[in-house]
Amino acid sequence: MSNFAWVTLATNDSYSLGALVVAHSLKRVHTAHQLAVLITPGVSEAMKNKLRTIFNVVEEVNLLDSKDEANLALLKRPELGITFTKLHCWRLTQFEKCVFLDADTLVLRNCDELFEREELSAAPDVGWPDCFNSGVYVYRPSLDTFSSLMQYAVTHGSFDGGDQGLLNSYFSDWAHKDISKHLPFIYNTSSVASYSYLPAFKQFGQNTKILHFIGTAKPWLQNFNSESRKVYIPGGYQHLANFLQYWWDIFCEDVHSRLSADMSDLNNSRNNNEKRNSSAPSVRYCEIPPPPKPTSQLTNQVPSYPT
Ligand SMILES: [Mn+2]
Repeated sequence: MSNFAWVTLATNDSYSLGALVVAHSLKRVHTAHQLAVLITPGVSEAMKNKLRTIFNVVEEVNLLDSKDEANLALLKRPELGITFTKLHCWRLTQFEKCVFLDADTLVLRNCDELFEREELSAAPDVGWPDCFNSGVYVYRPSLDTFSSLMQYAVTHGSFDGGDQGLLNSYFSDWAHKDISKHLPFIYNTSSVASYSYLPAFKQFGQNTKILHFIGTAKPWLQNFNSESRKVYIPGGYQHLANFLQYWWDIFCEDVHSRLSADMSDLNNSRNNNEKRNSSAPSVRYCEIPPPPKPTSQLTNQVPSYPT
């Protein structure tokens, strides 16, 4: 079996659905490598079982359970806890090399060649291209690196309050040292890229290998017509229509059809979605999806920076 893994993170059941779509999108392009997901205690037992059907590794991370020095230090800064959950990916030392993917990404083509890159390889961020975007990155699991990152976090914090600021400070030579660690933008095409450079999006957007739905327009927050199987594209997002539809195709064909009936709490949350989207055309909605709360409501510490 491959010693490489794709790694993602889910902090609740809604983001778990994103993680499931990421996993199925990787299977659809026949990745040769393993799939791992980090989860926090916010993920239900039913969803954990669902994740285990496709992920090789489902690893629960709980800061409070860990007794190592760096974590103890972090406990003194509880405001950093949720934001830095992603750093636990460095503890997956059963793997030689990994590619981290946010749960709000979507793999469109086989990207196994990413494992030829070294730590820390990532694509530029659209907001500040001398920083990398931490939604997609190549790394080497290592307990030493994990401890070092935690210590760095406790000592220096993060300039944007999130993992992206921390990782950019820690891997601060990314901007200038080694161009091979700069992934082409098609490995982490930001869903807002077209706003900043529409002609480039028109020219190169179709080459996208991994789409990243940054910001608040998450695919699972959109309305879906279960009869026509079409997602309702909100105003201003027409350029994302094909990507949003593909996310929903995977969700309906590979994820929703296999969700167990006991996930009733997901169905309940649908009502909130309908209220929130009351301005949307009258359509019949898919029975699930479960709209997660907007990121800003998940935790007070999450910065306004789109993730
Ligand atoms: Mn993201």
